[in-house]
Amino acid sequence: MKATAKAHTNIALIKYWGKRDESLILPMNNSLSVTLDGFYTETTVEFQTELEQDSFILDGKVVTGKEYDRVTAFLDRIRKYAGKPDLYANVESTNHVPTAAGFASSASGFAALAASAVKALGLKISKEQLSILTRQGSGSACRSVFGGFVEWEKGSLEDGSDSYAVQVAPAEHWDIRVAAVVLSSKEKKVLSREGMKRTVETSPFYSSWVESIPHDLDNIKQGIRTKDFKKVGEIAEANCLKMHATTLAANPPFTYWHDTTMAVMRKVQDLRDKGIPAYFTIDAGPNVKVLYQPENEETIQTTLQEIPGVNDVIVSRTGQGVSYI
Ligand code: 2P0
Repeated sequence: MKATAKAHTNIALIKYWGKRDESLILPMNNSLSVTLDGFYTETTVEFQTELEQDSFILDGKVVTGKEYDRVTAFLDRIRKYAGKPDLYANVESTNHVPTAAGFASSASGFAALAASAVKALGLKISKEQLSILTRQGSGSACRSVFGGFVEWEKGSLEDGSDSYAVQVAPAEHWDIRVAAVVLSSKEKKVLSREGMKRTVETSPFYSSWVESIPHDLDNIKQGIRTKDFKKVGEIAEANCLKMHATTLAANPPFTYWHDTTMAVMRKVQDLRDKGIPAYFTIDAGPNVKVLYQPENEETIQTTLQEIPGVNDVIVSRTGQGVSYI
């Protein structure tokens, strides 16, 4: 009753922003991401009949409080699914993801946890079903079940059984790169859960955001299929700006951007003016991810490193989905 799984994080090019069901984690809109090989979580789950509760060790430290509660609540769902409600587990995770704001370690974390727990329990389930289970830990995590380019279909059923990720193209289809630009600024103030809830409830821009998604998705998928970097980059950057615009119109208004966030955005636009195709995207935090093609790696890395306030630039390729170790 023991298994170890590895899952990579992902970066959304079409963002998941807003839930229609907070308990089952059902999104308002479809989203599309690239799985990144640079950041991952490895998790070992061991179920033991003699345990009276779960334990969770992250990067060698015992976890308690809210983070622990989120893991046990998620294991409760898996236990229930397996028909073994009283079987507890020791969970040990190692995050190879910078903990700085804006990096979704929850995506790789819940994908690795779901995959290892399911295997430890001996459940034989499809990737689709694994994605459905993973989604209930963290929405964006359901995309990390798959590698390459991945779409999360929002579904329409109330029980969430048609809300899961599907692979649009495997990692081998297209070698595009993502530079994660780590800023020296501190933790974000508005958590993504709270931020998306406030936006759905109060932002007058929110309905336009939802309405614009099908068009963005059709176009970006066409761009991925034909490996049209300019098209994919332009859609991803515009989609990110649209998502962040919804937060500015929320009540109370908020933004995830810091001064350096904007400096990086301007630098990316400068690079384009100089003929180097590069596009940015930003999640619910101040860090920026820059999309570029392999031939420009050196220029991109040096240019981004030189921006004052930038701590680190970590390069990723398109990565694989969950695997067992
Ligand atoms: C995304 N983000 O598509 C979007 C873009 C942030 C901005 O998914 O509440 O940690 O666990 O479902 O998945 C961050 O939200 O939120 C996120 P929950 P999650 O990647």
